[in-house]
Amino acid sequence: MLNMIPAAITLLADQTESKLSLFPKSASTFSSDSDWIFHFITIVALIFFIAIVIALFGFALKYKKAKGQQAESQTDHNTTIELVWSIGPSFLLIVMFYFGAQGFLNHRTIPEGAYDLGVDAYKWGWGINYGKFVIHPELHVVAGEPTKLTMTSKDVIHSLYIPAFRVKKDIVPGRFNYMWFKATEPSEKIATDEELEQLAAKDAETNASWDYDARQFTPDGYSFYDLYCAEYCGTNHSQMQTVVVVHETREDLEAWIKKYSSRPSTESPASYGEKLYQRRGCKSCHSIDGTKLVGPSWKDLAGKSRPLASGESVTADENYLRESILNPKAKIAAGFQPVMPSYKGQLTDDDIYSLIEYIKSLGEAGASGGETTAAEGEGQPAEAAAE
Ligand code: HEC
Ligand SMILES: [Cu+2]
Repeated sequence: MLNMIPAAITLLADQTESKLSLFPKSASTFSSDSDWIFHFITIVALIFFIAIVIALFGFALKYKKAKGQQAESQTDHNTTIELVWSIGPSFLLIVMFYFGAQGFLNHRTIPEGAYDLGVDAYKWGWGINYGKFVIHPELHVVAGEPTKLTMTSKDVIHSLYIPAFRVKKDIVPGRFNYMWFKATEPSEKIATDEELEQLAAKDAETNASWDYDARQFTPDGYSFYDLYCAEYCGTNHSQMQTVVVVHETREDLEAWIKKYSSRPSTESPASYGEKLYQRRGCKSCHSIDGTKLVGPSWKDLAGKSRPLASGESVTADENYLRESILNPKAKIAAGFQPVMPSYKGQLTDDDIYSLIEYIKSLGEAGASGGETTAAEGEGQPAEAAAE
C-alpha cells in the first residue's frame, strides 16, 4: 500500500526532465528514491500552509469585534477535532519518515563488489585515486555498476556533492568516509580527437588551463556532470569543483585510466611534469611565478642555494628536490611550515623525474651555471634532457 505513494507522486510531480524543474538532470538510481519524496513533502507543506493561512484570516474576520468592545472568553473543547488534527497529520509524518529512513539506509548500505575509488579532498581540489599511480582530478565511473568512494581530507572538512546523482557526504580529516551510487546515464563523446588537439594546442599557446564551463566537455571530449565541494572550506572554496564522467563500459574506463598511467613516449618530461603539477595538486601550494603560497614558489628554485629552517643551506639539486617530494619533512625550507604531504608510493620514478625536469625548466634558462646537472640522477633516462 505504502509503495503506491511514490508512484502517485512521481506522476504528479515528474518534472525532473522538464524545463520548469528546479532539479538537475537525474543520472543515478538515487534520483527516483529521493525526488518524489522531496516533492511529496513540498506539496504536503503547501497544502497545510494554504489551509492554515485561510483558516487564520477567516477566523480573525469572523470573530472580529468592533473597537472598544470588551473581549470575551470563548474557550471550548472539541475532542473530535483535536483527535483528527493530531492523528491525521501524524500519518503523513510516518509516511515521510518511512521513506526518508529507507532512502537514508539505502545510501548507507554499500553493495558488495562495488567499484572502489579513493578520493582525496584538499584545499582546494580533488584527487581521485584509480590505483596504479593514476590520480586525477576528474571522477570517472562506469554506468550501471555501483561505485564506492573511500574519501579522506588532507586538511579541513570538505563535502563531496554530485547534484545529478543526488549524493552528498562530508569528508572529515583523520577518518575515512564512504559513499556509493550507481550512475545510469553515460556521458557522450562530444568533441572529436582533432578538435581536442586543436583546443589543447591553443591552451598551450596562451598558457590557459582547460575551461570546462565554457566548453562543456572534458579534455578527452566527454560530456560531464558537476561535482562540488559543499562545505565552506576557505578562500577558494567556490573553485573546489570538478567533473564526473560516466563511461558506458568498464573497458572504456580502463582505457581512460591507462591513458593517464604514464608519460606518453612522445611527450617531454618537463611538459609532462607541468601536467602532473596541475593534476596532482602541487599547484595549490606551489606557484611558478614567484608568488609565495603555502609552499615556496618553484620559480628559480632548481640549482640555487636553499636556506633551511635548521639554519643550514643546501643546493636545490635533483637529490634535494627528489627528497623534498618523497620525504618533505627531512629538510624544511626556511620560512615555511612542514605541511607538505609525502608523495611516496603515489608517484612513479618517471613522474618524479618529470616533475624535477619541470621545476628545472622554471629556472631562468641557462642563466645559472648550477643547472647543468641534467640526467645525472639515479636510473633516469639520459636522452630526456629538458628542452
Ligand atoms: C599542502 C601544500 C603542498 C602541496 C600540495 C605540495 N607541497 Fe611541496 N611544499 C610545501 C611546503 C609548505 C614546502 C616547504 C616546507 C618543506 O620543505 O617541507 C614544500 C616544499 C617542496 C619542495 C622543496 C622546495 C624548496 O623551495 O625547497 C619541493 C621540490 C616540493 N615541495 C615539491 C612538491 C611537489 C612535486 C608537489 C606535488 C606532487 C608538492 N610539492 C605538493 C607544500 C606543499
Ligand atoms: Cu572544500
